[in-house]
Amino acid sequence: MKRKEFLKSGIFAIGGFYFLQSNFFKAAQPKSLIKKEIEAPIIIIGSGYGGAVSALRLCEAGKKVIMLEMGMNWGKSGISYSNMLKPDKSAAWLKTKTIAPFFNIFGLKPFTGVLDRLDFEHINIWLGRGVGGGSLVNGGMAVTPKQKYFEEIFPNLDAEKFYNIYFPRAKQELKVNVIREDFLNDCPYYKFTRVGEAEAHKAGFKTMRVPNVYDFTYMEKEYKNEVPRSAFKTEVIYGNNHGKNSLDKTYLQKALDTGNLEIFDLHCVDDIKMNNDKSYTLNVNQIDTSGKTVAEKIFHCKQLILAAGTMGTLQLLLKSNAENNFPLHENVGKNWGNNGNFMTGRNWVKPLSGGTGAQQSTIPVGGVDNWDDPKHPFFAEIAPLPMGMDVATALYLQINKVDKKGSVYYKNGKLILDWNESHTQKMKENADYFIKKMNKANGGTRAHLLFKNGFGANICYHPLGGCVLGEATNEFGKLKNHDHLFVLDGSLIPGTIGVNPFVTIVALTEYCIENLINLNEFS
Ligand code: FAE
Repeated sequence: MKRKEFLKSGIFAIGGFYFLQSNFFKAAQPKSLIKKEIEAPIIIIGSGYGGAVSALRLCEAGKKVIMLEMGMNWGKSGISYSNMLKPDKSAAWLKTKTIAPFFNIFGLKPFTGVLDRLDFEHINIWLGRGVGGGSLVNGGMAVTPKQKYFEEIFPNLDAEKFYNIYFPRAKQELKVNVIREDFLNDCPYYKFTRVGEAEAHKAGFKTMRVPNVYDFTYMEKEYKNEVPRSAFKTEVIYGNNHGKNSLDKTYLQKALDTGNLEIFDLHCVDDIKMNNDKSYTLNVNQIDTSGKTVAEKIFHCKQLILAAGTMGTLQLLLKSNAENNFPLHENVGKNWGNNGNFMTGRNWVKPLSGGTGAQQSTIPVGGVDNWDDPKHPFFAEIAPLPMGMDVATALYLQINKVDKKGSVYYKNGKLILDWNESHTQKMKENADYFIKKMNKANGGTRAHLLFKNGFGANICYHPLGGCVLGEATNEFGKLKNHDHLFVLDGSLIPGTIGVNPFVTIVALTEYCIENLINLNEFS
């Protein structure tokens, strides 16, 4: 290209990607307002499950992809994750205090940590921030939903195909594995699981072994002190330094290995505009680790994938609609749910025989399966409470059906959730039934030391819905009223899936992106 042509179009290539630098605009602006303009064919917002799967499959198909992630690239940064007993830089997203579900007694210097919490009137929602999204902070529980429930939630999908192709593909790529029973039975760090299961059986409940993406071969080595400890060193919600196969080690690494993916970390998308030619313009703030904006950038793309997680995707769509007249279908924001998340627990659990264990693995491997009970259907994760001492307390994250869905909208510059105690009433009845039955059979009290009234109705790890597949989008995730915008993340699931959701998010994205590529949507 001749220099004259170059200046006219402002386009030049770096590392195979096309960037558009608006030099004329730059010359006319004072320095503080200079905005760098960047052109990319395909942009993915968010590097969690939906974003990582989309990136891999597009890159394998030979497409160049730019991924924008507001959190840090921890692998590249060289900074270690902190553990639950010694929270440090990774513990919270720009907060002055820790934001764990309990015992927030630690002060912090604001830093772009991996765990964030969004506080609404009746519900607090925890999220992962960083290259890898929720996979960096979650407990790694990799559960395939019951086929019958999947068919009920997604009546228009071919369930046979999902259970024969997309779920197995998801589990293989995520490196899902199961703990060895002998190890579980001998390991002191799993006393909380053994006690939890024995008590559940005594109370007449069924239990199930829960698969995980934490590498159990690594865990057995860490138990023998052959490798650095992570699950046995209270690492999980502030990140795992070892052992866990988070997305940066699986899907994202494979996508980067193709040479077709470029990830911009610490790049927060503020809003989106649709141009006359139906392409998109994104206003993006590049921030430093204190959260300060260090550069304002404008990205242009023909095709856009929104994978910012349920709350991030809804924030971007609804804000852009309110502020930029961004076209939205009426179903955006509808059919939202907390996946029936209801935290509860019991105090005075076996206080005379060592309780639930002074030292606990952070990786859950057991659950109570009461799903087939028509009156009180629920699944309850037997959750660890790794406090470094025995607190004789059992913690459970119940997953219930969501019989009353909520909705999300944008008003006065912020996201509002139509969600209150009426939405969790049935979940509370299930929790009450479960705890009473457990205490009657085993002793113990409702966990007043952890929650007001013993119930954590406001704790949500699994926000789902708002851009439901086939309602706000077409059958493969293309947003209605748009030609080149695709939503591929937890917001596709209508508020409930009956188990921990990331295996389903991965399977759904595998299905959607395969079909979108076959339909030449990214040509
Ligand atoms: P997600 O993984 O949240 O990724 C979205 C990404 O987009 C994040 O990295 C954001 O930082 C980024 N982003 C958002 N807004 C912007 C923006 N404006 N600009 C740039 N980037 C942006 O989305 N699920 C399980 O199945 N098993 C578990 O054991 C489990 N445990 C959990 C424990 C905790 C503490 C938490 C918080 C969640 C847990 N989950 C678990 C839920 C699971 O992590 C979650 O459903 C998925 O991560 C959601 O995947 P998405 O792709 O929707």
